[in-house]
Amino acid sequence: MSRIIRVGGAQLGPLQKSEDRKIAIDRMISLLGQAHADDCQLVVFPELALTTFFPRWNMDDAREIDSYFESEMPNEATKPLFDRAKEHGVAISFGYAEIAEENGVRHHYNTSIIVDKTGHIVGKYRKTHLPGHGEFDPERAFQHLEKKYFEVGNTGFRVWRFMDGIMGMCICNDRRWPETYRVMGLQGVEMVLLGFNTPAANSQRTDEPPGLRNFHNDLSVQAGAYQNGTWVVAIAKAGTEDGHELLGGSAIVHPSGQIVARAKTLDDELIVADCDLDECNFYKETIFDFDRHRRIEHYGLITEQTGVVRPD
Ligand code: CDT
Repeated sequence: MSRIIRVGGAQLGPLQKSEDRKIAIDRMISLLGQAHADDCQLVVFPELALTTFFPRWNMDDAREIDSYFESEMPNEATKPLFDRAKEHGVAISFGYAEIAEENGVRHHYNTSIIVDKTGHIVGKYRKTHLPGHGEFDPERAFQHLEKKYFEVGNTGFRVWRFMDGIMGMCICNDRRWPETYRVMGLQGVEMVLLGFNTPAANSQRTDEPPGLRNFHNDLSVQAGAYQNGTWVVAIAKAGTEDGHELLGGSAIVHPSGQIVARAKTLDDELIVADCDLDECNFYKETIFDFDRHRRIEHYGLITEQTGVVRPD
C-alpha cells in the first residue's frame, strides 16, 4: 500500500496589526483552494497564523493581549476555514494563540492543531521552547515577548497515527532544539508539521551577516529530518509586518535532510511535495536505527541538567 501524501505548505505573507481574523482566514482559504486544485491531501499553515506576530508588541492591558487569543476552536472566525477544508476533504494544520480553561484556571498557550479531512481536531500541540523574554527589554532593537504572553506548553512532543503515518508537531523555536525531533523520533515520527514566525534580524545582534538567519533555519530543519529519518514540513509567516521583517524560506524536507520544495517569495505562497512516508524507513533502519545504535547510558545529562556546568 502506497503511503504517499501530497502535502501543501501554505506560507502566509505578512499580516498587519490592523488586519483582522477575516483577512487571514480569507487568504488561508484561498491557499487551501489552490492546494485542493493541486490534489494536496494535507495543508500546513504557519505558527500564529490568524494574527500579526503580536509578541513584538509590549502590551500590559489584559483585554488587549487576549484579543490576539482564541478561547474556542473552531470559532466564528475560523469556522469558514474548517468548513472549506471539510468540503475539499483536505486535512489542515495551523497555529494560533490559545486560551485554555483547565481545572477552572485560564492558561495562555502558543498552540498548533491537526484537523482531519472531516473537520475534526485530531491533534493538539502547545509550544515548549518559548524564545525571547518576559519583560520589556530596552536593550533590544525590537521586542520578542513570547515569555510574557505564553506559558510553556503542557502537551510534550506527542505523535499521532494519522493518514497512514505517524505525525508530530512542533512550533517555530522548537525546531532549533534536537530534543524536539528526537522525542518524536523515539515514537517513530514520519512527518513533523511546524510553523514559524522568525524575525529576519537578530534583535540582540543587528550586524549579523545577511543569510545567517535563513542558514540557521535550514540547518535546524534539515538536521532534524535527517537525524530522525522523518519528513519535516516547515512553513513561515513571512514578509514585513508593520515595518518588522519576518523570514520566508518555507520548505518541505525529505528524511535524507534534502529540501524538496521551497518558497521563493515573502508572500502567500503554496509549495507542494509528494511525501512518501516509506522513504523514512531506510534512515530509520540503517544509520539511525535507534534500537541498535543509541547509547542511552551516556545521555543522562540531557534530562538531568538544563544549563551548562563547566568542569572546575
Ligand atoms: N516564533 C519564534 O519562536 N521565533 C523564534 C525567534 C527567536 S529570536 C528571539 C525562532 O526561533 O525563530
